[in-house]
Amino acid sequence: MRRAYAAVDLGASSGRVMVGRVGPGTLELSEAHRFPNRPVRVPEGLRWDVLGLYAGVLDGLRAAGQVDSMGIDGWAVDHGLLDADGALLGNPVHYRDPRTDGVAEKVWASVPAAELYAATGLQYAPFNTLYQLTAARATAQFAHARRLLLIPDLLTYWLTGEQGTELTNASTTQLIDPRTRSWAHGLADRLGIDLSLFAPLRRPGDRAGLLRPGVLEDTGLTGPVPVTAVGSHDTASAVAAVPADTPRFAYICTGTWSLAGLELDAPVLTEESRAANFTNELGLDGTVRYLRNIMGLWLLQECVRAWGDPELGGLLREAAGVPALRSVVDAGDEAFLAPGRMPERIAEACRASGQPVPVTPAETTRCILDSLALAHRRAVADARRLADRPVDVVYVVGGGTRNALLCQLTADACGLPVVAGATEAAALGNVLVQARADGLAGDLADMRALLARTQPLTRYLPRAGTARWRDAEARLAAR
Ligand code: ADP
Ligand code: LRH
Repeated sequence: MRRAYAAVDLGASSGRVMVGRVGPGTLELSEAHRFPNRPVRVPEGLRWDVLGLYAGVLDGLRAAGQVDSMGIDGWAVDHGLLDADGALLGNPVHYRDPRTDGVAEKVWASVPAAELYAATGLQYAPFNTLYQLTAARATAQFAHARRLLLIPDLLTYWLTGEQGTELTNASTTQLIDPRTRSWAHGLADRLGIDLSLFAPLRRPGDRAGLLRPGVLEDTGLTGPVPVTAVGSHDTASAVAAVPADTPRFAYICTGTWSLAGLELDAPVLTEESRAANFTNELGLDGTVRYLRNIMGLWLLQECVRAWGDPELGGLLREAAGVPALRSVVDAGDEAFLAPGRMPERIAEACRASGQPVPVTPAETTRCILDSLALAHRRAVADARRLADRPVDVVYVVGGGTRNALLCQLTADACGLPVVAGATEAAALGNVLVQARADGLAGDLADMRALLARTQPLTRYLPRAGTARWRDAEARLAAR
């Protein structure tokens, strides 16, 4: 018996509706529909086109055809606010919007950063939902808000009429205690945040609801079609789909962001871990995603946009011919968070640190890929040390698996074999949680074994020259 599951995966650069067909020992994934996710700059700031995304989801469900259930995952931290009637108040604010500039420092004046970390284990990022809420507090819109739904939960609400807050994504709000895996009530009280704004917690595998009759009509599906809460944070779904066959693995989810780290069974809440800006986000089945955010292929996306969208394959081929490690930038630097002028900002960072300034698109691309590989190396090494865990292999999943140069450079920089898994890992993790809710998949290890058997893997062995990466790391640290 084979069952079909629709996985909606909303990335910062595109949304897709994928169909996973699962049977005993089999798993096939195909794309039903893909649509761009373009933020829109309006006078009040940078916003997500959430109605456009919802329309993309409906188009995708129509294209997918009849399925046994569906689930939604998407990027973290952002949300919609609803009024007392359940209507959306305005367009959700993009996490790259500058409204949170300087907000964290104000929050730390009432709860020091060290206490925040001890309570939530979350990295500092200006866009954590906690800081976004603080920035929004004095607005007219917030005065009318009676409910906050994270983006995948908002779309799930529109599809089903049911409200909930899925746990893996809730863990990115900075209002969850990673030890109890529930709300950090004491912290919220101290910060004056009313947790009743959030809908009750759901866990991956819970039934979120059924597609509403109007949605069935819009998509041509025949009900009932259940909607399952999956690991609704895209990174949680992607990590669940890392096809590891050993516990001694690190992972890098590469897309708009690179999320690099380890899967642990308990959070690491030490001061050293905070100083290294590692996060403890929640994963499936009691796991903790202990990882660092690296700017990722966003750096390249923004350059490509500035260069008028040249073909990526040609650019990467040219970049492969540029000498390695001529200039590197800190790919974890918050200075690269905002959109715009990316080639110039990268050139300025090289100039300021006394390195050769990349001039051509190929040189800039090479600088970005070397810098990402170097940041991957640092994150894997820091995670090993801070969590005191051995690592024999690094798994790469997500859009960056299509970039063979990046995968090879990551193997070289880490001095470890890299196994590149699925490009659409988040969708696979999403499908497998639905299949499990349906009784067709087992625990995380079973899910991974199924992935390793059914999905193509590409191996990259580290080439000689690790010392050059160590030198580049030292060069960057010295600046
Ligand atoms: P997100 O989910 O954050 O939107 P993805 O996982 O879809 O991101 O990854 C998008 C990235 O994948 C792009 O920015 C691009 O760098 C990379 N990518 C996509 N297609 C290709 C390709 N054909 N060759 C090399 N890289 C690619
Ligand atoms: C990746 C991601 C990441 C978050 C960022 C805001 O899509 O969810 O895990 O930190 O978006």
